[in-house]
Amino acid sequence: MSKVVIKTAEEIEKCRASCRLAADTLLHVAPSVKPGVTTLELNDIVHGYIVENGAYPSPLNYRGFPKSVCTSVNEVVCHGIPGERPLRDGDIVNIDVTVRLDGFHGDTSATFYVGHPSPEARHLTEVARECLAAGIAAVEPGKRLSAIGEAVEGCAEAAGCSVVRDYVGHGIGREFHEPPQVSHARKRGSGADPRFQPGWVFTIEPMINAGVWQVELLADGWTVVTRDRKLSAQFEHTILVTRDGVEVLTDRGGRLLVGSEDVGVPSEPQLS
Ligand code: EYF
Ligand code: CO
Repeated sequence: MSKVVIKTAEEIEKCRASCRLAADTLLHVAPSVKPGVTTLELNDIVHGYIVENGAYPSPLNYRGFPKSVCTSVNEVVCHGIPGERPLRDGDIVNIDVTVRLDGFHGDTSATFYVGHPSPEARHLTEVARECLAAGIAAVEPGKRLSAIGEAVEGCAEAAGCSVVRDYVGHGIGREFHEPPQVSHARKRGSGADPRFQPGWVFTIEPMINAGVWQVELLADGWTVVTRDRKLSAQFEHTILVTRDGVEVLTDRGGRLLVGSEDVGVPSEPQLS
């Protein structure tokens, strides 16, 4: 694993600002997540808000990605391309926002309920939310990076779900993707397992599947789906390792989460 960038105090301030904007962008698009809206319309809302705030949507043209945000519906694990398909009552959709502000990237995502999803879809989504919380809780300076995968996979397994292994969290800052690679699954085999250090900034973004952990890449070259076409859900935060713990840079202060007005989420109050 190549060297992890330790951010300076000035760089951390810039990470805070880009992460704040990424979180605000999710809050801004949340009320529009309803049956009938297309993911292309959500893309345009996200794009407009980011640009109005003096930033650039990091995914746009990144390695050739064609849109400004990833929208991953139901069995889509990640990197779903916004398009003309309207969201339907009962869907779940992950909206993954990354912005570049003043030269620094901030990355966050949440899975939204569209109308009234099935109990299975809600269970998976709440497990994914808990898996992210477990991963964040596992981070403290001096502990090893593999603690995240231990915690996340333990949480998913206890709930009868599986963890995607092929896509990982990542360091972030001046680059969208920097070292380290952050596995959300248990460490299998040998390889570097560095200790967390104050000044590391990275994402934790577990993709949790209702069925098997294996995934497939669709012919468009971007869209990743579950091999068994069962549901997948994901939440993501960008975090900073501090001297005594972590700071969740994309924290929403307890706001947001679901796209419909009448689905309550115990852990985070509804958007007012
Ligand atoms: C098969 C890319 C996509 N990578 C990461 C590049 O928000 C993100 N992670 O949390 C994220 C978003 C995008 C992204 C959009 C495009 N890419 C590289 C390699 C394969 C791939 O899809
Ligand atoms: Co992301």
